[in-house]
Amino acid sequence: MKLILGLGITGLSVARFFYKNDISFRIADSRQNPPMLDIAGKEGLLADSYFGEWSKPLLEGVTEIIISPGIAEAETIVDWSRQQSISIISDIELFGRFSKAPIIGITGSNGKSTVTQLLGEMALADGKNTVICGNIGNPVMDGLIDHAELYIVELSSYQLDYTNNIDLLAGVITNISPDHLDRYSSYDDYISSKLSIYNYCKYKVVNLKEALVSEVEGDNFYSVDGYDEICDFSAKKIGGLYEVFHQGNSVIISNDLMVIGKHNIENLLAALTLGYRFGLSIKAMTQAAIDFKGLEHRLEFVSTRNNVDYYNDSKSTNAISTKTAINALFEKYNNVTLIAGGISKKEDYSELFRLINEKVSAVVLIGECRNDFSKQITVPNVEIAESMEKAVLMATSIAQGGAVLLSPGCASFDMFVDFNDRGETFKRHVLEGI
Ligand code: UMA
Ligand code: ADP
Repeated sequence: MKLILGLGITGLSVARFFYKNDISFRIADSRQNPPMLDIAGKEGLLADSYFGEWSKPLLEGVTEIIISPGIAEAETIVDWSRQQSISIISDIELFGRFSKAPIIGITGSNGKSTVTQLLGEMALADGKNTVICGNIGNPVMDGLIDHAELYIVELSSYQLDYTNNIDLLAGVITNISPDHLDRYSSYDDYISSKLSIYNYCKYKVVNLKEALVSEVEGDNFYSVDGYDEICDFSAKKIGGLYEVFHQGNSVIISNDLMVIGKHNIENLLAALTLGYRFGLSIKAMTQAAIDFKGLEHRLEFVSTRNNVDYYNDSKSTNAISTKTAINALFEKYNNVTLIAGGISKKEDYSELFRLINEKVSAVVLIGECRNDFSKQITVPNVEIAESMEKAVLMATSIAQGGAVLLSPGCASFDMFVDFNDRGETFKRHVLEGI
């Protein structure tokens, strides 16, 4: 008997797979009303199910547990299962057992979804029957299809933690910076979790500019500004633009792209290197890169209003991604008004504050951390807003040309359902004001 722990989208996808394949299973969730309860009920998946506080009898007759990534190792059910030597796996490991096509894995602290989507679009442009899945929001077990030629899977550290085995054709760590430190006992543990992806890769793709992976014996390399000789793909800043090279030959220039910022060049190099390793054509990949609009809520251009450009970077939930957004916009504008704040993460924001104090013209703070952040930001114009609507109004009245950037650097749950809701709310207020 398999036990599915967690009835979110992961648990639902695993239950559907077991049901379809006549594998007996039980579902349990520590909430009385988990998010997918109604759908699972309608699909007849709840014959053996339990909702509410974990209890030991749940483990009776269980030979293997498929755990949702949001359930932490510290949960009692995990501890009881370990004591009884019941194997615990992720949906990712289960997926690996049944996949018949090569799998490319993408992890990292920032840029995972962007690289996953971009590489997916490259593979589709090259005519490959491609499935884009994983942490990006499409559970892998729902992604399993006949005739797939390539799976491109975004992997979170939570998913990697419960993965003991999977064969990846190639994998990459886009970068590593502190994140999710409420779940790990130390930053080193988080780093180890990310590094574990390479245990499963036939070809390890390495970003040579990420110091934390420099010890890894990689197979294929990329970097922005440096190490060109050993890189399959590299980029150089020439006269304000980035030029991308494949083994010395120029393949694309940044002003051909719709996405902006050095980080997006790094994301492009990651996607090109992975795609090349799989055998995608450079022509198809570069065309897909030119056509790539970027993902919603990631430094997404919203609109221009009274000579001010508005950007939605709601997906920025940590300090480094807000730093990245500010730096990217300063490649294009002299004047940036920032809207930031929310639930701050257990990380050091001092470098972000230093960058804000040095470069940003004005800041509007929202959310739980607003007063705390305001004590550390010394730009002349710091405002506090109680809602997104007020934040947009204030930013609009302050901004004189340049850009208004929503890049919170924080989690959203104090004011919004999630980062999508936060970004949609921002865009609605920007567009309503036009
Ligand atoms: N649950 C318990 N007890 C707990 C914790 C959770 O029973 O102690 C239950 C919840 O009640 C809920 C279920 O587990 O019913 C939810 O499981 P989940 O939180 O793992 O969420 P899923 O809906 O299965 O979504 C997960 C990922 N969520 C997390 O990692 C928190 C989704 O990533 C992912 O898209 C999806 O699987 C498909 O692979 C989200 C995410 O925020 C977007 N990821 C983090 C990130 O990107 O930073 C890692
Ligand atoms: P992830 O899936 O790892 O969270 P996303 O592609 O969704 O990554 O982007 C999340 C945030 O990080 C956004 O604010 C985005 O602008 C920023 N970002 C994207 N790529 C990078 C990168 N390579 N380095 C730093 N920040 C990045």
